[in-house]
Amino acid sequence: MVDKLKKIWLDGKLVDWDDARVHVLTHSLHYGVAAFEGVRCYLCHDGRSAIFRHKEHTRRLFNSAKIYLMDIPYTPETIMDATKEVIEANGLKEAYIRPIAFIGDGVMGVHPGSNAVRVSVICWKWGAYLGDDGIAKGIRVKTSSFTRHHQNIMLTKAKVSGNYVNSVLSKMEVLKAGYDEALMLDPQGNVAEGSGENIFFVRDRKLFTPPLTNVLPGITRDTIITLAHELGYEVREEHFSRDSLYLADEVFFTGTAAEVTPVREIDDRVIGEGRPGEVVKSLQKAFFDVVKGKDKAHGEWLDYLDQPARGKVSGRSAG
Ligand code: PPE
Repeated sequence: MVDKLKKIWLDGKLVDWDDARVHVLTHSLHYGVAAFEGVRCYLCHDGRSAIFRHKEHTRRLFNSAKIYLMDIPYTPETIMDATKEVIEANGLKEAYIRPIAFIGDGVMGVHPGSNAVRVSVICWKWGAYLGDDGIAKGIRVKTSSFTRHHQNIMLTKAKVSGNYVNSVLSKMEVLKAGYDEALMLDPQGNVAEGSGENIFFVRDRKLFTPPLTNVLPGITRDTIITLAHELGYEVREEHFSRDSLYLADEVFFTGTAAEVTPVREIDDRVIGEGRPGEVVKSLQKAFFDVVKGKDKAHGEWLDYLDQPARGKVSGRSAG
């Protein structure tokens, strides 16, 4: 259950938590076109709070909207200010933030007509997505029987609600079977991603992750690739099949919610030693040091709550 807080930003202003309601004819509720983000704000070592890669998340929100021909009636800077406002209005030092742009009510039918594009920015307290134990000891994963998106069926560079019905199917399937998370294969049978995470494996200290053909261009994925290079690991973006994972030394998921979660078992095969390995542990440390401002090397990724939104969100074309 999400703990009820005080305020939500809706259509340009803060409203009381219970007043953030929409009509049941909201177009996005029926047809699934709502561009959204998941962003985290961390309490840093110096007692300040910082939103991690705020500009990149905001750029992806606008990219998702562009792909679906949705014209967000606010500037990226306004949405970034709204995010800070809503965290502060709820008195949070750490938060998960969910900006969402959706098509309001008006006409019905598949074509959204000229229904208004509405925006909300919501935040709540969200601990480890796959459990504290998952982060510390690794999780058990099962390959879902549901295939992940083909790039001409769902446009995977957009983070839109409709893409997630496939995630929901796979997550429900594997949780019912007693596992923690679903692994999804693409229509060619290659490994794609988790129901809400990108995936990496390690073999002989080299990292492998699927290219961005038909998976979400994860901001945590990009962060981990950068940090891995800095730690001296080679990273290859290439397609691979599920048995490469069975034979890997280490496997882990990345995502804003999941952060860096080791995988200790896939389809009942123990991965490596069956516990987080040396490479994932070094990446977890590097990741948490950066997001919590302990490592100053990536100050450009931290947008502190107590400083005005930084500069323009440049370019809307990158993933
Ligand atoms: N793939 C998918 C399908 C996905 O949903 C996410 C994020 C990622 C990869 C990683 O992207 P990034 O967060 O930019 O590193 N999933 C979000 C939603 C999870 C949810 O259950 O809701 C998230 O992690 O916020």
